[in-house]
Amino acid sequence: MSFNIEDHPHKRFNPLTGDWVLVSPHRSKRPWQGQVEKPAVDDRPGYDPGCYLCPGNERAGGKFNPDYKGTFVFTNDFSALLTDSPEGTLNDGELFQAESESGICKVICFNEDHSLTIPEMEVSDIRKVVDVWCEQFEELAGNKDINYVQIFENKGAIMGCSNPHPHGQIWSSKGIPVEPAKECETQKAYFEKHGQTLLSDYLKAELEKQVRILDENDSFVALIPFWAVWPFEAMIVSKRAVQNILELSEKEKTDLAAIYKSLTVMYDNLFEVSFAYSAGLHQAPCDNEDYPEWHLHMHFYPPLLRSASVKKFMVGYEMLATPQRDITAEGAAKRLRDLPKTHFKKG
Ligand code: H2U
Ligand code: ZN
Repeated sequence: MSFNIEDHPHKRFNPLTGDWVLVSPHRSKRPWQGQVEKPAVDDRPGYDPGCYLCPGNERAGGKFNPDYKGTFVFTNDFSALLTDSPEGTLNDGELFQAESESGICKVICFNEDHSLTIPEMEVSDIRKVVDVWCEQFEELAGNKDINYVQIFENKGAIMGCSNPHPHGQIWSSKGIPVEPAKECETQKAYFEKHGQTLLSDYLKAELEKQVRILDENDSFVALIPFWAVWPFEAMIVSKRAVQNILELSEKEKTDLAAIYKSLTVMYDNLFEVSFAYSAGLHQAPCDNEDYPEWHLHMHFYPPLLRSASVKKFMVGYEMLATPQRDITAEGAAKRLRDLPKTHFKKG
């Protein structure tokens, strides 16, 4: 019997982080006896008087949102990072080290309509979200005390999202956070060795193989990475190696909005539920250095596993040893790809 990754337990390498994931494809063949039931459809109103993100409503601390249409950005009322905190380090020997960190945190309302989510929004309205990301990135990157801008979206109560109103966040900081810092190192090493970005070579290979591709347009590809950890983890990768969103053309920005929608429509259609995830952009630091090795992409980390209500927990072996998955990246990609392309609520 010879080893093949479709049937036999194996480990896969993540070249962006240097981590490994254990894949146990034989286990996905075991019978599942958990419940598979459709959750009640949540019919939210277009305006919720109790929502702190809806137009005209009051937020914590007594500020009022304007009567906005489209997108609206404000500084997080409970920012995790602050601009005016004193600088310093604690160096109490090798084992007790700390450094001050500062930054700016913002919240972005994606749309005035409380009932919508990205997969239910028009591409032209998602494009406005991309435009706000660009404006915010430009403003924050221009701040000498900001060296990294993390744009992200937490969607769904099971991802700890506090409010269903369509929104995302930006946390920008003086330091380069842990995950982007890993990708700085791996992409730099790859670029120095091959003279190409890691993700251009990866994308080229994936487009040839066609087993993990979910969708593609002129400027972006959505795929399940070979090394995915979460059952339906995905990435959106730009075809052109750009360091950050400011380098995207008008057409590329619209194509990003379109593929953000098509991926999240697949997600919603999978279990016919508003699919929870944490997603975010990874781009080069904004510390005035040049990062030719950096290749813009988005990660999507959704926690659902077998149905609308069965969540994957990273516990036990995964917490203590190595993350593990049963359904392979290829199997997950096939399931998502084979779904209807229109949102289930419209079908
Ligand atoms: P989530 O999407 O992860 O739930 O975050 C919403 C953010 O909104 C959260 O970071 C902020 C919280 O601090 N927030 C305000 O800035 N003002 C409010 O009135 C409530 C929540
Ligand atoms: Zn709302």
